[in-house]
Amino acid sequence: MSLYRTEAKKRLQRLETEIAEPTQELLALSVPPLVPTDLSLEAERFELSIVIPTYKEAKNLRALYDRIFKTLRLYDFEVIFVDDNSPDGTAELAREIGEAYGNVRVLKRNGKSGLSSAVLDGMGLARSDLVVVMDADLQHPPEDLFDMVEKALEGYDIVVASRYMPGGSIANWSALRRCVSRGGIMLAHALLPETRAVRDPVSGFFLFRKRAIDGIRINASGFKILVEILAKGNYRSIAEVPFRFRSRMNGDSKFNAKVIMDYVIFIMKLRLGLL
Ligand SMILES: Nc1nc2c(ncn2[C@@H]2O[C@H](COP(=O)(O)OP(=O)(O)O)[C@@H](O)[C@H]2O)c(=O)[nH]1
Ligand SMILES: [Mg+2]
Repeated sequence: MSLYRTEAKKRLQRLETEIAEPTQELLALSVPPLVPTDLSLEAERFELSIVIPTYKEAKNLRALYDRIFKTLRLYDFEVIFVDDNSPDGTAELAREIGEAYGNVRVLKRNGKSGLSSAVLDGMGLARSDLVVVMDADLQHPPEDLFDMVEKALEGYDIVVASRYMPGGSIANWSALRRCVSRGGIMLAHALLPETRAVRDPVSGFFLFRKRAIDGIRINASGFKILVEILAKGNYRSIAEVPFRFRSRMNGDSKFNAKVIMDYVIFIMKLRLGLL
């Protein structure tokens, strides 16, 4: 790992120098060097698999992939979109992006079967030992993936992007929504001691090593996959990195009163060992 990191850093430095002082050869290139030409669809393994559930995210998808690609251009990564037959053509657009880049797979499910089961299906397809889960709506800034991957390469089993630590924040949430979020975390901390290791156990933006979930059953009808991994997983170390939760630019959020009730029931069931 450390050898790989040293090599990756060297590559980054080289790339930055080349961008800062373009050589004649680089200037003569007609194709921008950021488009990968050697990504093999047949590759058996990637260094990182990014699982992204989508429902009606067509307006966000191109910017999302571009920003992920720019951030992780030094890594061999794959993106797995799990779409629930969005009426706005999200899955079709994801396939188009896949054809252009070669490291994207799309699982299109028949109906809207829910966020957790979408994430679980995506995790099942992941070909890397390191798996990231993130949203498609750009509320999880793709640029933060760099720090998360760096932490994982230091050896952490789970890396949580946290809104509730110095450097983290939430844009444009009402006081009520903030209270609900804080209350949800307090409930998890109170009833599930394993979640106390992180300040934001309900974050939807996290990375884990597959071995952390070996032998545990994550519920497809569950609510917050990270909470379940923290409560039941086999991990040795956790890191948190700060992130600034952005406001949604396009599309709708799934947040409503039922979501709050479902969350409370979920935490209770986990506590009682019913999940
Ligand atoms: N496949 C799938 N994705 C979903 C579903 N509901 C939400 N998503 C996606 O899950 C992510 C988070 O959803 P969002 O509504 O933004 O949640 P919020 O940020 O907590 O309000 C986004 O990428 C959505 O497109 C669903 O039923 N199925
Ligand atoms: Mg969102």
